[in-house]
Amino acid sequence: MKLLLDYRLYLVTDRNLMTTPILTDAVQEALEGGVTLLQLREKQLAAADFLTEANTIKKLAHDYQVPLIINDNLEVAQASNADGLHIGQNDLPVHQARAALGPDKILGVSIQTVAEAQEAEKEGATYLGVGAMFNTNTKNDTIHVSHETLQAICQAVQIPIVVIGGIKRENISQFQQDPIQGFAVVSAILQQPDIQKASRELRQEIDRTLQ
Ligand code: TZP
Ligand code: MG
Repeated sequence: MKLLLDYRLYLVTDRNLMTTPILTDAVQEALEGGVTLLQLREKQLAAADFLTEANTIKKLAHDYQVPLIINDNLEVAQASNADGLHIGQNDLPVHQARAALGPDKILGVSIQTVAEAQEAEKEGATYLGVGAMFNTNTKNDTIHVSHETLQAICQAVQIPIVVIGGIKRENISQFQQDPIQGFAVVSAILQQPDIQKASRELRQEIDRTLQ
């Protein structure tokens, strides 16, 4: 199934932050609220459990016509036939991931500099995740990316860019002038008491900002 790739509101999961104990419930609420893209990010699960979860979450996401991207784990991405893989600078090389996935899968790469952006684009990335744009408690090894650097990255590459790191409703409009395609969030959705409402409000703010 070929799904439309819409980066506007990109939910990245983190089970440690959730206000609901069941990941599928949280994801379903977020999808109801208007999440357009989903990344399953499991740092602690054993591979077999990650795969089981990926299969379940893929079905759920596809019920909403939303593609599923797997964080870091190429084997899980392949075995679940997920729509794509997202890797960072310390994961497998981009060209290797692209070769393993084939030309049709989504390949996202986290970058912080113009050089990393150009390299990832050249090696076959579909889109770039740029951040952390703001302070975040979700990931403790983040590097801050200035708005100036983001602008330079946008100038340097052709592929879609999503921003990440401390994104919340209050700071989305700061990106109104930037040619970015979307906003990746963890806590602004998963750590909220009402996940569906939080997602809907973020989506409204993003749709206003990116129009
Ligand atoms: N990569 C860069 S910052 C970050 C990741 C995974 C965490 C984003 O989480 P939050 O809660 O949206 O700040
Ligand atoms: Mg990684």
